[in-house]
Amino acid sequence: MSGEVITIFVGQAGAQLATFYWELLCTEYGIKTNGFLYESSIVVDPTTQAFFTEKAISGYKPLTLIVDLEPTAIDKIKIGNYKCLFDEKCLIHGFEDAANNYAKGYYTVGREMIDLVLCHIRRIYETCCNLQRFIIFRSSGGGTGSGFTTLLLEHLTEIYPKVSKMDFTISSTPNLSMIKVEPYNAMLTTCGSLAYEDCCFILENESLYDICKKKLNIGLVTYTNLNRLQAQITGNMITSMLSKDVNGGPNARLDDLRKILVPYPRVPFSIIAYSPLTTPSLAAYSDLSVYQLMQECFQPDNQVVKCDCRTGAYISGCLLYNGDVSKNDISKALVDSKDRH
Ligand SMILES: Nc1nc2c(ncn2[C@@H]2O[C@H](COP(=O)(O)OP(=O)(O)OP(=O)(O)O)[C@@H](O)[C@H]2O)c(=O)[nH]1
Ligand SMILES: [Mg+2]
Repeated sequence: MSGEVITIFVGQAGAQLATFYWELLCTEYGIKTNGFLYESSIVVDPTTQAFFTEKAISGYKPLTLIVDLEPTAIDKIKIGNYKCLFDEKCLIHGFEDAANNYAKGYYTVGREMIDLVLCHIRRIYETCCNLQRFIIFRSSGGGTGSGFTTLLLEHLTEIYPKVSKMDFTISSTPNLSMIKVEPYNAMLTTCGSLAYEDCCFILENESLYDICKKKLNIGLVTYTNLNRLQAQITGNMITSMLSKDVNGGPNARLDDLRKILVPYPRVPFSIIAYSPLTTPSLAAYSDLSVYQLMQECFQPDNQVVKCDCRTGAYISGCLLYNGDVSKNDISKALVDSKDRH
């Protein structure tokens, strides 16, 4: 077994994403909203153990912690479709948020919550045989997402020095956000990312928004659309790394992703691109070749960060394929792409 992954969702952006992320993973592994397997899922995928712990009475429980300094987002999970999936103890909230202030999340309000959160992480850690990694989802613009996450990373590094930390951050977008201090929070939390994380993926709401509008033809885009898209992209990345290859061996370890993408520890930031992005009505007719899929991944429209990489140079890259793709097609597509510079 490749080892467990503890997923931590922090702040409003993290907590609101959590349900969609676990919805996707439950669908992938054939688990119902109450934690039990669908009758049709007779063969249990061994990689399920990386994300879930199995309990006789309550079925599969996600190895996760959802934490916010105020209750709104977590209360929604408690009355949502997946309320029975999560252990009560995994949902932690305080009563006062950090008011978009890094300092409140790091020094004051957040500090009052940290012991409780660490205690629950310890409890989850004790159910694991071989913890591979912490994966964190949050926004860098909010006070909780920035300040509290930095505080948490600091403690996790001290208590679990050998467990690596991967982060998926919603970065602040000046064109969409009304809150002027978000870039300051983002800048302050970057120091924490550099010091304590070994791999950090950046996503921007503006890019997710544009994908929803232009590629998925969604009229009125809401956080639900953004979160579903984010869950799809990140969930696919994480599960495809742990899934079995055609020979039954593990595809790769999540650690390999870090080794490939982070050539120097001081450059842990990577961007993600995803393909195919099609509307449900067109999905049945779109049949992209491996080469086309790969080309799309190098287009700015398919990236979840607004920057044109074609004007710069790539230091490193990693292509993750999911589904019915042959290694020969991939090698051929790579050779063709290199020929075209
Ligand atoms: N994609 C996405 N972004 C969100 C969501 N909720 C908030 N954001 C973005 O996150 C940033 C604000 O951070 P929040 O997560 O709301 O703040 P927080 O971490 O709860 O921190 P405080 O509320 O200040 O304690 C803004 O840029 C929002 O656009 C969400 O559900 N999905
Ligand atoms: Mg909040």
